[in-house]
Amino acid sequence: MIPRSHPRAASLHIREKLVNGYRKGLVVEEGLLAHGRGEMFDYIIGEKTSKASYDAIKAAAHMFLLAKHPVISVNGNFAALCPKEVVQLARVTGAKIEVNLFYSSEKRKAAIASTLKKNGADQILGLDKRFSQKIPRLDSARRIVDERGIFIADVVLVPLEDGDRTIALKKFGKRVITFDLNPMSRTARTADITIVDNVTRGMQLLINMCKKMKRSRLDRKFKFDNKKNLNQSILVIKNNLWRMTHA
Ligand code: PTJ
Repeated sequence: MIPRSHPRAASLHIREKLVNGYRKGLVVEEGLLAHGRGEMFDYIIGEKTSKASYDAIKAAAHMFLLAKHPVISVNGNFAALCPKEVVQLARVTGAKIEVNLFYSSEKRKAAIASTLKKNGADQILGLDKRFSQKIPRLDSARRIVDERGIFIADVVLVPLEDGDRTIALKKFGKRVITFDLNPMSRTARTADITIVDNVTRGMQLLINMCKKMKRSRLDRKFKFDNKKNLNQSILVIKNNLWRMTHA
């Protein structure tokens, strides 16, 4: 057990969740490496949600609540880190939950679905081959999507992703929201809205924002400049690096 008073308690708890997810068969080895990259970026963004990320969360809540067929795409890392939050976000926004994996196997899909169900999910898409469809221009297993979910979605949340999938989804006409701690990644730069924050912090903030905005009138003309927002995150990193090296 990591004591709460430990200076790095939060990041060590996140690491523990991911390792548990790996032991339960949700996360692949490559997912542990992807997490390491995320940790590094989290460290230099100061392990907190920036003003730029709050703005992106607000924009994401807008897009979610105005969507006709929103879908939350779940991979191994996301399922290990935020199972409860995935279910809560789906409830608040009416989004569907779909399991979609890079390193796909029936066993992993079942382990992820079981974790989501334990956390209250009713319907989980991406498991039944009778509903499989293919996204064009994508090589990996992630091209297989559910015809009731990502295939017909207008808005898709795809956290912790690689660039190819985001590009393919965009070419397929989807609007993409992502969480990515690296504001320079291809996913971050291709998505319509990139929340540069750890999913473990940002998901709860997104749920709260959706709850709050559901009670008010949504602005259909709401505009968001993702490139400008990403540049603000890059500035946060630059300033933190300067502070760290000049302290
Ligand atoms: O479960 P699977 O089979 O679908 O595989 C999933 C992985 C994560 C292996 C796959 O999507 C992958 O290889 O991802 P990448 O290309 O390494 O991209 C992951 C991105 O997410 C990187 O830019 C990381 O900085 C970022 N990231 C890592 N952890 C977090 C994160 N962003 C937000 N929150 C995190 N906790």
